[in-house]
Amino acid sequence: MQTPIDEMTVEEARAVAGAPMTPEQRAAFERDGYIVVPGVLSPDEVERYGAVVEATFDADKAAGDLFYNGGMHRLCAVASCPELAPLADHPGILGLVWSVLEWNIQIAHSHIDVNPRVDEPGPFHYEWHQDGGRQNRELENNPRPRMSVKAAFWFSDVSEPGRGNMKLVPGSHAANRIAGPPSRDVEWPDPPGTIEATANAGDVVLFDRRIWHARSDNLSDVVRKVVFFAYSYRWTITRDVFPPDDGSFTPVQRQLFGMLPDVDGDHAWGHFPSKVPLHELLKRADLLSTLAPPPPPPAPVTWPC
Ligand SMILES: O=C(O)CCC(=O)C(=O)O
Ligand SMILES: [Fe+2]
Repeated sequence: MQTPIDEMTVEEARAVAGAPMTPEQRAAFERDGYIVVPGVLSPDEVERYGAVVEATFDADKAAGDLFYNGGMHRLCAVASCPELAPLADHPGILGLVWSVLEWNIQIAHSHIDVNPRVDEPGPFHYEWHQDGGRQNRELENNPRPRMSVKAAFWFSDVSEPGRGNMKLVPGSHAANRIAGPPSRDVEWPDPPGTIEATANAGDVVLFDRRIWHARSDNLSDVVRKVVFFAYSYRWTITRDVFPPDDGSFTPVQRQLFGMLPDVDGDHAWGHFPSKVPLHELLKRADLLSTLAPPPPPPAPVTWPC
């Protein structure tokens, strides 16, 4: 059980809140639209949460709920597996998230993915996208605002390409558009500048929702295992559903999972910071002063065709 925030020492609060982004991480995140954070999870954590991910896959497999290619894409990670809740406010990633989005945040979307080797790729489907759905049509400006960031917690070794790594184009978060096929079933090459982000088990890939990215088939014998959490502002609506509050969640998890009591629009607006656990945690940790307005948006880019 976590010490109540108002009883924490500064050191305890800092351990829970996580460290702010370093200037180097921030510069890389703003320039490239993503960073790979090594060793966020200890080997014990990789084993513990990895076992939960595997058990979910085994259950879906036994129930005949896998995709045609043997893969699992389970939405709402915490409702599916409450044991994964500690990933959402893991101190190794939380500090990076509040450095970018500040304290009035929630989980916007989450999923658990397990993908064994794909022996026969299905019909071509152009997977490249920015996250945020209608945000990419309904918001003005070039580039459009960031709105959310997403963390991919890796439980399998994707330190080599071809293992179901995330494909992405560094710097493309500054591009509202990339050239693409007339419809998603028309074969089309990856955009110029594509890389496969590599990571070891326990690493996190943190990305700006605007970066152009795509899933890739796992062509290896290493079963791909990854859990995604997207973070957005509490004044937007979440795509996730969450389990009932059974008293087992930390204050910050309860905020992230929409479990705070008496929440109305004003609360979500951020009018009552003292009732928002992450605000109180940062205050207790004496870290509020590290928050700074976001840097100017990147210069818009027209991605080469
Ligand atoms: O599975 C992947 O590699 C990418 C999934 C994705 O597009 C996302 O999580 O936003
Ligand atoms: Fe995505």
